[in-house]
Amino acid sequence: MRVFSGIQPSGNLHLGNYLGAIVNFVSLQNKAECIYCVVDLHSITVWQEPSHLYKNIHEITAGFVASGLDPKKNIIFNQSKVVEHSELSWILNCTARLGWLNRMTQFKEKAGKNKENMSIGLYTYPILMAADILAYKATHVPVGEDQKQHIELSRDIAQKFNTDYKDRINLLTKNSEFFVLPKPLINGPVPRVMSLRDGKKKMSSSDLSDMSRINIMDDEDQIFNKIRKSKTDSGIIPSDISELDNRPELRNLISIYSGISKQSHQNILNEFSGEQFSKLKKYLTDILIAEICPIGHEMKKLISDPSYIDSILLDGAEKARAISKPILAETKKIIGLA
Ligand code: AQP
Repeated sequence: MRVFSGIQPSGNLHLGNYLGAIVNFVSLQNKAECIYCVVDLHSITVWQEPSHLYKNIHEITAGFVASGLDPKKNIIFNQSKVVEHSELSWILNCTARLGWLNRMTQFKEKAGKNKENMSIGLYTYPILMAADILAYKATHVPVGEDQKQHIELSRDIAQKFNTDYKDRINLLTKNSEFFVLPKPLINGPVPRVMSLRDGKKKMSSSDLSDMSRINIMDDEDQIFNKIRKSKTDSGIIPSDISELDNRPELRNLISIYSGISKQSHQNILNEFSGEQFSKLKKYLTDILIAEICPIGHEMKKLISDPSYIDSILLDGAEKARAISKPILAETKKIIGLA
């Protein structure tokens, strides 16, 4: 079992990243060889302020460590330090089909009606993501629900490469397949955390409203205010779980509560049914502060020592290259480039 996953340094590491992905990263570190990447090349598919980008790379790295990832046990690095990602991405661009990319819903959602003005990188982003994973022949990819379609695309690309070059793969490796088909692991405590302002939109680092998300480095007052002002409806808290179906904002608060407290949705409803939202929000604020603030404090401490963060990234990049370099070299031989 080899695990690969990544987070973009687009600023604002948030509760969605934490409950959808990072908690799972931490639990996997004792079960598998894990490679966790700060995917900086993905982040520049939309504008990143150059004077902030390196700081953001440090922030995500600090977030990994502060959440419990041991840099000695896991390979932690930033994507742009390992050129194999970009080179394999080009090769896979020639394997992937245009029709496959055209089906990617994340691009459609992000581009909206403005797609002619989007960067080409934003459109081809899922192919770079496939390269990130296949460059390590990763078997499992822990992600939030929003990334499911991109993992499926990675599998399609791996499968097509294996089929297109079947004879060469057989001749050179004596195996019938070269790339491993990666499996998504969508089993974080909350696979899709929604915006605090709109229960139908996912919580995202790129949302213009900071009130839409809990950032891991938010302080107690910010968490208190964001939960207090989070959108709710005019109903009371029900006892029947099926009533959450048409109440996305309430469902989101209950899901977050459940993800942090590890109680079932039904248990939480049993505790709060018939109560005002203010009571639920108060308890939720308390458990969020207890879980998130210590991580935020630790992140700030780690960020204040940039040479330590740089040493983690450098060491991780060397280890990552030791795996991906021979895989890329073999890929080139299979294609006939070497
Ligand atoms: N709201 C979320 N709920 C659950 N999981 C989430 N993830 C992101 N948002 C949620 C998971 O976190 C990992 C890193 O994702 P990312 O760096 O692509 O997400 P972001 O910080 O939310 O960045 P963007 O640019 O703001 O997001 P997009 O591009 O999606 O709009 C992934 O495993 C992701 O599933």
